[in-house]
Amino acid sequence: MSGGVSNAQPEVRPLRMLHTSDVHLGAYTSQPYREDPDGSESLEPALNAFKHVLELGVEADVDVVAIAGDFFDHVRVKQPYVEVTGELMAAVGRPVVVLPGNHDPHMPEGIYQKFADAFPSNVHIIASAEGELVLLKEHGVQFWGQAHESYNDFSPASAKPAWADDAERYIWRVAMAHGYYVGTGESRYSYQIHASEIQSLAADYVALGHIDVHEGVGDGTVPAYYPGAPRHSGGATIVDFSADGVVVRHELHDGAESDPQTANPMEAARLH
Ligand SMILES: [Mn+2]
Repeated sequence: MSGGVSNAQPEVRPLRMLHTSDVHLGAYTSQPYREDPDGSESLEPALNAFKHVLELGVEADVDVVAIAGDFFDHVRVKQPYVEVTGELMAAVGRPVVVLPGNHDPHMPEGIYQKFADAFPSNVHIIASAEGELVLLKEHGVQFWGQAHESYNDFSPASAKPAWADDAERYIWRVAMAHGYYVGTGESRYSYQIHASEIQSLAADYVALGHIDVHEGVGDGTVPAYYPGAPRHSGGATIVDFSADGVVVRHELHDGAESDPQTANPMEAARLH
């Protein structure tokens, strides 16, 4: 029917996302490169683990990358290190959404403001503790998250997301939150995320960060996952959104170096 107006329902456009967190760049050294025994230089381990994660995403041909907090380990990471990080992010060639966590809060003395120029234009950094929306029209997805803005305790999934109410343009809703999932119980830990909050986010997927192991949480009605720290889990989480639902898998990189201290992740779940 050339020239006619189609009455067909708009196709539900699938989306593939790479989800990582707790990369803790700068945890071991502030030098982006290390000298190898043969005298050549290579990326230091945390940056190398991050590069491997991005390679997983490129191999899987993801549409977007989500980094759910503690991307950097501390605010003393130096400019050359952040610049190399930015170059890796630019090379991935896809939008990257970053939610600042408790190790890398969005604040004047923090990495994201001090070295704002090091981050390429495909990087979107959520900057408000009240919550902020990132709209990626070209991929039909919207992201929501509350950024850590200080080292103080706060409730990272307590705000009601201001989702764009345009289901044709922004089909998929991804909520991001960096904190500790406590379910319906009580806990002594900071940055608590409650089961009821996961539901209230009204998202298709909740991209969590804060613990080092890959783990799904909640009752399964809303897919909510910790991807696991690259240096500990050796991989990242790939999420497929389609008309059939949301499918989550953990992928390992061939060259993954796992931390021997956490070879058994379930025995070594550590909070950050
Ligand atoms: Mn953390």
